Amino acid sequence: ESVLPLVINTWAFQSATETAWKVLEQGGSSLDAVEKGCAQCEIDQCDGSVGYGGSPDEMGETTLDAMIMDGNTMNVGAVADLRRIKNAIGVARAVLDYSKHTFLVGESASLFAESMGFLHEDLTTVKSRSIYLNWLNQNCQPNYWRNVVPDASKSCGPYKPVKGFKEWKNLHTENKVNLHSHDTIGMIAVDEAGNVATGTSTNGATHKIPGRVGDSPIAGAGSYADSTTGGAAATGNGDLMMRFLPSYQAVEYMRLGMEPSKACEKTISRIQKHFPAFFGAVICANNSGSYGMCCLLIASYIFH
Ligand code: SD4
Repeated sequence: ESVLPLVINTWAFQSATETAWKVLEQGGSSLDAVEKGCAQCEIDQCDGSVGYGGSPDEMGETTLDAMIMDGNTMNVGAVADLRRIKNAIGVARAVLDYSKHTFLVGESASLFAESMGFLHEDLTTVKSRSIYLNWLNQNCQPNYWRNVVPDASKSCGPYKPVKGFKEWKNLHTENKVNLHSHDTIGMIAVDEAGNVATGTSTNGATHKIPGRVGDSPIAGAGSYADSTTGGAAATGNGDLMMRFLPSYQAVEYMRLGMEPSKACEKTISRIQKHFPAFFGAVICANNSGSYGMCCLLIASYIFH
């Protein structure tokens, strides 16, 4: 008996899974299921880590990364550092459907979105403002600057965002990030005929340096789909994970005949070899509906 169709996503974002499932139940495509499912998380602001009003950057702004991939045509639409538009995966889908490009970024991506009829809205909320202000007031540690050493004599806060190399050189803090500075929806949908689609949507890493793009919108990193094999999606420390193209890697392991769980484990362990303390997860499913995952979570880690 066929175990298809199938929807699987990262984290316990059940409303997203249900929305995607409904699309498949009504005979919709796996691509539509992924788009609608991830869009549900953008509306729900899943965990504060997807959609508007979460993960303010060092200047307090929320920016969004998303991608969607069609495993039949190998078409991809992606946006990163998207500003003032809530429906990031919708814009990614518009890039896929209406342009010959794969990836649009920053202000220009927002202009593209507006030209496609997406609403221009402020992504800042009372909550994201207060996350930002609390961080400024209580934190003496920038989250994402490399090679800065702790200075025990320095008391915490208020933190001033780093403006340039001179300031960076003067920093005396430790780069610590905790688990809750990351989260993302990554979704795989396989319809009854075995058509695979994948997608992601995230507001990235909290207090990131403006302009930072994570793994999520990058094909092969955040997710990857190939209907001849299956699909995969990743979540976790995108700055590290994107160096290993984990979603591509997991699909390629499955292509070689590996069981989905084994494919995910092997993918994670390759990253772990270089970064023993990284946290992240990979989920994958093959085109006949077997699925697996591997997750490595550590409460807090030193940023590499
Ligand atoms: C990022 N990978 O922007 C995303 C965040 C994430 O679970 O997935 N967190 O780095």
